[in-house]
Amino acid sequence: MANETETAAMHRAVALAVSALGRTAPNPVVGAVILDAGGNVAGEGRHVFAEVDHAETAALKQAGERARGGTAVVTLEPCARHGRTPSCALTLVEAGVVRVVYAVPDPNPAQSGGAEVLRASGVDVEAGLLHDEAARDNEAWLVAVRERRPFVTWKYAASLDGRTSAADGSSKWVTGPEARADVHRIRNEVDAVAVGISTVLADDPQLTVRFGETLHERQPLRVVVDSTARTPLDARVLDGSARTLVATTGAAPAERVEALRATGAEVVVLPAAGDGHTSVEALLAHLFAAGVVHLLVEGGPKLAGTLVDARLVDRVLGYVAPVAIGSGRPTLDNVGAPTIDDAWRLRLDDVTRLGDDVRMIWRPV
Ligand code: AOF
Ligand code: ZN
Repeated sequence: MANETETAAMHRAVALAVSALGRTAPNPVVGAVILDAGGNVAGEGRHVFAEVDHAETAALKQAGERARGGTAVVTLEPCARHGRTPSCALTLVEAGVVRVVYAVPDPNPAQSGGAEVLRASGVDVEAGLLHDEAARDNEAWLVAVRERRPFVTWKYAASLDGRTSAADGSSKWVTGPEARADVHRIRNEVDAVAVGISTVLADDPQLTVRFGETLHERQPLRVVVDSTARTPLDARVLDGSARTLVATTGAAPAERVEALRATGAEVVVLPAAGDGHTSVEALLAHLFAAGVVHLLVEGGPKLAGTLVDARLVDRVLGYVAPVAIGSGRPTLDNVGAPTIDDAWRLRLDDVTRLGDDVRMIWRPV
């Protein structure tokens, strides 16, 4: 059984993992703490994709000789085989670690089995400490590896009557500054942010991570789902402040595709669904292959509705403002639930007050 020192170390490892959200794709978030033989913290590490080292290796580098006879506390089962980096299981053995405590088993077929490698070398291994916390923070990667598509969060900001704009299309400042800042914090934790072409035409969003006016140094990939390549060349989503992918179909005129490419955007031609729109299944497959683990869908109602209809939404973030509009764009459209028994049921996971607005988090049951 894990002792108090190991439990405290796992809390720290989970915090280290969380601090790297948005910077590990296509890899998981992982945190590690090395305790020396006396139970003192000898090293800490986390994984950031650009820095290559896995969390265990980063922590071992800090610990040096103090790892000998010590314990490694890791949020994910150490990897079994040499991939982009050497096997962490073997690196831990070589460093003289005698005990490994990890939270979540590694479901990645290429890397699972690290616990067996450790045990075969005589290391004492314990699994499951703070499993639920660690799994929740790595939720996007765990779902992406299992489903072989990005984890999808659908976010909307609406009036209390579920409208995202008024009848004339005006939509500025439905929610307040706290809710808007929260959206930027969440964009910072995802790998890509998607909208449909109607949203680009109606709202001209920039889809970047900004703190106040300042553009954050890391930006998620911007994705416009635009089956016929109608994105205006002066749209803010093409402003060059972050990478942009336009997902079209064979129905997009070649000269429009060329014009979009000339702005620096990447344009992909994907299969169309029955209604002529870009297939969301093909879109998710393309993004997964491109290394996107967590996709944030910010509307509009058709794109979100298509994903909901296909049951491809893993989490819903709803920001609701104390304003009643009464007409205008709904949060969802295109969803085929003619009768209440067919409606998509979710469970409420969290309610947070943000200024005068409320943020709710739902997950499918
Ligand atoms: C990470 N960081 O801290 C741990 C990982 O391609 P590679 O060699 O970087 O291996 C990636 C896999 O290694 C990853 O999918 C997961 O299964 C395992 N563990 N990966 O990126 C880490 N511990
Ligand atoms: Zn590893």
